[in-house]
Amino acid sequence: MLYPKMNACRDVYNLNGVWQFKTVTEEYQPKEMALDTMPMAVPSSMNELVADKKVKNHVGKVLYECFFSVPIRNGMQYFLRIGATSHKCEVYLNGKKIGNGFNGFYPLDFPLEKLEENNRLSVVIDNRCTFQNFPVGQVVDGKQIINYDFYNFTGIHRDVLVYAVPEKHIDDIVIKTVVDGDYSKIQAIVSGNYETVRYAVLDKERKVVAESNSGEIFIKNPKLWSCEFPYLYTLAVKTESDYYEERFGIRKVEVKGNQFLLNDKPVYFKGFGMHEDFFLTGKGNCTPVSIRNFECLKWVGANSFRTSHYPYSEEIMNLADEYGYMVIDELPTVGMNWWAQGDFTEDTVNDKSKEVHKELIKQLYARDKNHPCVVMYSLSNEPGTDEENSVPYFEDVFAYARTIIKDLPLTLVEMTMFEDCKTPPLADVICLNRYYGWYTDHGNSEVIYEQMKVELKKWYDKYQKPIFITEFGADTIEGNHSFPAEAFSEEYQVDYLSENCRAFDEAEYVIGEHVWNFADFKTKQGVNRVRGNRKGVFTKDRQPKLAAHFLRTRWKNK
Ligand code: BDP
Repeated sequence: MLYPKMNACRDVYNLNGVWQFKTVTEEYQPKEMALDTMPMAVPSSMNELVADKKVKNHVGKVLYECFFSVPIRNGMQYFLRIGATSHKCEVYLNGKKIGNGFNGFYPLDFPLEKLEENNRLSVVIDNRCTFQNFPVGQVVDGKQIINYDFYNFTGIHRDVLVYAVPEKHIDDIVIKTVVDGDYSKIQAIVSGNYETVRYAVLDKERKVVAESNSGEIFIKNPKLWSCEFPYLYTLAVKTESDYYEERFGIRKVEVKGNQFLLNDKPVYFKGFGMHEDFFLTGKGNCTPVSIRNFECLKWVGANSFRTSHYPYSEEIMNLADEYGYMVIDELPTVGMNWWAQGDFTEDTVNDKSKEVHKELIKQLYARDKNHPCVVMYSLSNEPGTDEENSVPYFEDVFAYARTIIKDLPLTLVEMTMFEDCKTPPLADVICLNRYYGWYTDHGNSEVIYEQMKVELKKWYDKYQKPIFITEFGADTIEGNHSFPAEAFSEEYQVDYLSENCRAFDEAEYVIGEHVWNFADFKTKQGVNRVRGNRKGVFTKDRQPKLAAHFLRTRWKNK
């Protein structure tokens, strides 16, 4: 799947902007233009914008509609690209259904076979979560129960584009790179409809450094992609009728013994679990916010992040390539407990969920395969891996993933305690989310170091695999101070983090620390949530709390 790009052979038209919006009934079909609508921003989440509480909390279907016309050129095929809607959707062109989207964090591509001069595009979104899709939730008595800790935003969350490609066009480009001595071999696999194809590799200054008529291209003395030097090349592919440029980086990723190697050197991951979340825009893709996020990451000394708990936008992944952040690319498979005990029941994670899980792996890799920033895939966050039935489920999911993702390590982010956890043999790296001194021994930072140290040793002694702490964090209200430190104060967040880090520093097999979370974010309301999850090291408006200064000092020397 290629991202729509404009060039001499291809057109792209952007449909972002003001659409019409309303909540609709179960049976709604957009046969005619919708009336009684309100204006709505695309991309964005409707929940942060509407004034009516009933609309904000609507559980079920909503309609987004817009009119568009584009110049129609002979010999071109037209497609619609919707970056993501949350969650499922049905898409109609001039009242006729053209396709479905089944998950909230994936791009959708539909051929537009019957474009008129003026077109009505209707997107009916269903925001309900179930056990047969991800993230997991359940509707009980008309109320949405969500099995995860972030707000269930509703909307068209990523860009909407109409694009045109020549009838005989390039469908996809897969780029594999191997470093061998002074050379790098670039292997390009191009699918599509063409008779002749020519390849050129451009360097950062857009100078041609290698050319070829075959899918094998060699570059002498390649510049490797790394966090310190995120060098990007461009592969230009030209057929008799089409042209496409795909960026890529040359880098080698390997898990060896208790280390994670990037270009044969051990790396230590410093960074955060994050969320796509901001004031007013909700989960809507917003480039200024992404740039600010990445500037904060740079300032604090981070070299990586996890796309907790769903794939982030393609625009964010492009920026991560450019800034040089290593990314743990996570599926939206979060909230997985209650495994089916044989028969199908809707309130369990079952075989149907597993088929969706596998499809999501396939589609994520199809989207992200050429991003040098992606160094590992996370197949789930905190599934109930203490339950017996999680084992055959994940054995199957991992086996499938390894047939698709052959070039990168795979992991599963675990919350389950050491004694109960049944799945560590499956993962290449053991990823742990731990909250000593917060959800246990709340407010007592003195116990953290010892508890963490003892636990880390147990995991390593048994599994002999690198360990990555993918979450540890404490809610902190900015401006709230206490001395000696008490929970929720800026001082406690510093004590909490530094006690954890003391334990990590003594375990040479710990390959990384991702603080939970990069910034405060919106979630469902709850007695332990003060207008959201406040474990951010940055506030929601991306200003540093005291802990950010602590991490900045620590990570500079780490
Ligand atoms: C972890 C979850 C994360 C939550 C966090 C918390 O992975 O999504 O936001 O707990 O409670 O267990 O802050």
